[in-house]
Order: sequence, then C-alpha cells, then structure tokens
Amino acid sequence: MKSMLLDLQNQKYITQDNENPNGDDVFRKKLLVDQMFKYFDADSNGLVDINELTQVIKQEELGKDLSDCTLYDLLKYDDFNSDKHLALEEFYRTFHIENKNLSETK
Ligand SMILES: [Ca+2]
Ligand SMILES: [Ca+2]
Repeated sequence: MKSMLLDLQNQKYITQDNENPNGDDVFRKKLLVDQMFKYFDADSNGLVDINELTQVIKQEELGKDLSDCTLYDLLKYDDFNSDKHLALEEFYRTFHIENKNLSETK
C-alpha cells in the first residue's frame, strides 16, 4: 500500500525527471516523501493530523483504490510517538528513508 502511495506521487510529480544520471533512488524517494508530506500538511504546520488525512482521502478518493488499507492506517501504525500527528520524520520512517537520526530502526 505504501509503495502504491509512492507510485501515485511518482506519477504526479516525477514526469520528466528521469534524467538523473546517477539514479539516486534514495534521494528521489526522499524528495517524493517530502512532496507528499507538504501535500498532506495542508496548513503547513509541520504535522499531518487526522483532518488533513481526511481531506487528502476526499480529494484523491483513495478510499476506492485502497480498499483494504487506507491513509488512516498511516496515522494508526506509523505514528511512532503516538501524538496523533504525523511528523515528517515519521513519514521518513514509514517509507524507510535513511536518516541519521533514525538509523537504528527500520
Ligand atoms: Ca498540518
Ligand atoms: Ca507522531
């Protein structure tokens, strides 16, 4: 499901950006997650809350395509510090983006 999300973002944002000679997948992935996070974080306060997720789900009608796994699961399972918000760091962790501060866990 998470890879589906990344694919969605890929289709949206990375259309003519395939020329990267080194094919730095990790960097591209991080960029995607950054863009996704900004997109989710409607009020740009650095946290994605349940209302913002709901907005995204409505806009994208993701519920239809991802019937067995919704964006709410992101908040349910990937809210690592259980504050009911998803921070960018938690997004990184969710999508396994290597980060100096988060290198201990996968
Ligand atoms: Ca927000
Ligand atoms: Ca959190």
